[in-house]
Amino acid sequence: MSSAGPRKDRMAETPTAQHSPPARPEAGLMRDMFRTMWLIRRFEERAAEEYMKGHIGGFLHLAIGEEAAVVGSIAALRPTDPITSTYREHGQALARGSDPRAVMAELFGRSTGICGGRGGSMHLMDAGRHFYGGYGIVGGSIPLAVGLGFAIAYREEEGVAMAMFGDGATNQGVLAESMNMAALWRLPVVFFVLNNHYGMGTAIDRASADPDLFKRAEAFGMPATQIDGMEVLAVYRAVLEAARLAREERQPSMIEALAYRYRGHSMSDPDTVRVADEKERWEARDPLVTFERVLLGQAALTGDDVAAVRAEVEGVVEDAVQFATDSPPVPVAELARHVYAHPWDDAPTGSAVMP
Ligand SMILES: Cc1ncc(C[n+]2csc(CCOP(=O)(O)OP(=O)(O)O)c2C)c(N)n1
Ligand SMILES: [Mg+2]
Repeated sequence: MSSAGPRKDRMAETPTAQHSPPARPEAGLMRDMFRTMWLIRRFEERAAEEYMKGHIGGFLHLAIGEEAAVVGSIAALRPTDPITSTYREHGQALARGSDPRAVMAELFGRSTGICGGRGGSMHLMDAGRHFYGGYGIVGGSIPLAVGLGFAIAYREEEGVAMAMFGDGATNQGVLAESMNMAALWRLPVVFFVLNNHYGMGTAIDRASADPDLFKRAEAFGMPATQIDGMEVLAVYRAVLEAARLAREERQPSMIEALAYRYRGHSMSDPDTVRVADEKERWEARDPLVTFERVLLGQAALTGDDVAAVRAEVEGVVEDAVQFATDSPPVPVAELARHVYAHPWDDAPTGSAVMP
């Protein structure tokens, strides 16, 4: 019954605009967003290289191509608004301001990593910056965001919790449970689905009876919008409005950002399922290139500024790789620290890092 082949291209369709867009962000914020998008792009490209050299173990899921959705959404929140994410979350940590050194060192499994080298790529967390983590369980972090939203409401604070998840998570029952509870109790939560059109190698229209994911919100009486996730300003505006609704009206909402990841599901995926033509069409709308054009057009940046941003970011990423390389591994005897409540009797053997 399921239809084979590439999914219907919904990029060009008009998003469902539910809110009137607020004014354009000021130039300084747009320049910050541009820099962060480049930081994420180069960080991940370098991480891929280090993975291929065997310096990063475990899994490595890259979000190259998704930078606009990641940066635009987080830029629209306050730094104290809690966020949860998935295993594809290097960008979320960097956009929240986590130290690129600590993030790279975490990928390398070093003791200087943001989680002491225990979590690795899929489990970045920076509680001090209210980034409550990457999770390996698809959909698993969504109810945590609802809990964070509940805490905000219970304490009568002003925050907004944002659950960031992929299209694949929308068919997990926990999303319906979470949305129902958030709507019923009017919790300040933004459900942000980054629809990159695939869950591993399965196209969205082979997994979802209705691939318009934002429609799920209607069942809970929740406002929702589908936006172009390749346009950072469109994402920024949508999340700004969703955050306002949550903050001022205790109204949870859903945003579906249509985007694409340029690479396979993880570094171990040869990405043979998706057709070249489809990849090329999305890459032709690269969010970094289109945003650069916008900024140049508005004279928010000059060509020299762009070059300077790229050079500066290059330095930050190289420094992060060097820092991770030079950092000590987690001592084997310390591996179980933070993992078990009681000391581990049988001393583990072997190396904590890739050779
Ligand atoms: C509960 C659960 N089921 C299955 C998996 C295996 N799995 C890992 S990633 C993934 C695809 C998820 O796709 P999506 O939510 O669209 O996120 P994306 O990888 O596209 O960012 C699956 C099925 C898992 N990690 N957890
Ligand atoms: Mg997906």
